[in-house]
Amino acid sequence: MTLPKEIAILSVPFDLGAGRRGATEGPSAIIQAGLEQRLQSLGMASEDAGAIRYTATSEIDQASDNLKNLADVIAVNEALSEQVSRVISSGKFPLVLGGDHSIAIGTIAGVAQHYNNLGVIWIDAHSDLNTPETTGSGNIHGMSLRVSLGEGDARLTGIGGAGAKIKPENVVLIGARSLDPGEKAYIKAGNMTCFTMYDVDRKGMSHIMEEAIRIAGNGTDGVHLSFDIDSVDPGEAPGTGTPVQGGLSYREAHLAMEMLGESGIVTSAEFVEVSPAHDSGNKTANLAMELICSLLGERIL
Ligand code: 6HN
Ligand code: MN
Ligand code: MN
Ligand code: MN
Repeated sequence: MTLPKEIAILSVPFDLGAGRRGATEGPSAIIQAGLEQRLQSLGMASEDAGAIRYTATSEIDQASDNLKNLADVIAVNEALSEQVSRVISSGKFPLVLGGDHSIAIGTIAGVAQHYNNLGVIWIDAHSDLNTPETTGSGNIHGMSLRVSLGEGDARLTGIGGAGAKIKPENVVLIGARSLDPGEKAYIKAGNMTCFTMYDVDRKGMSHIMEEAIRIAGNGTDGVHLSFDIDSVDPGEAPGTGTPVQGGLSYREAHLAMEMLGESGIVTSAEFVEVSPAHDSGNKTANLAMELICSLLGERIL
């Protein structure tokens, strides 16, 4: 297995893709939890590449009901996609800190420029597979995976270049327990693998991760991890905008990261939806920091 040695941390203090504000403070809370020191003690060099800069629109646009804050979501993701691509060109491992999950659009668009067939492991209470037609909220963080698959509003699917960035057969969802009707229909009809919380309970996280690594790694030339902190049970991760009961335990989340780290298949990662305003102390930001370290090689013994 190979672990990256040089990490570039990209902060995306952005929350206009979500209905509840607060994820803008996620990146700084994760960094302040001691991320860089801990990566250093793992023998890794990390570079804080700073916050993504983009030109915000002057108005918060909650009025266009099925694509809220579209202009800002486009602007931040165009900028992010360029930065992610630049980091990969420089030979470093991109570690993106959100921000709400709409930023996966830009991360994946940037990563996909460097791979012909990108695998994606998407760990989330939700599936983020809505379209403007199926969304109940209009919040774009509920659409980002579907956009990366090339479906939805053309102004979103066109970020970082037109068309699909990933294929459904290379995507594995883990931890799902809150799916909208349109999302269920898409998963049931298609060839995407979805390990719900039922599957995690029934088969155990160890088995699920073996399968996920096999499927996402099968015939792909890179694997992106998109980790939504709301995948973890709200008891362990209260600091997030859309908490859902019945999530991953502390150890299940760590085991997933440890096994992914051991597999050596992950070529980029993002951790999203940490919202310090909803946190109890810094519990959730601290958990995100620890999970990143488990992914990047920290072991109990
Ligand atoms: N996330 N399915 C809901 C929606 O509004 O479309 C929730 C989405 C949550 C998105 O947590 O990244
Ligand atoms: Mn900084
Ligand atoms: Mn999500
Ligand atoms: Mn979620």
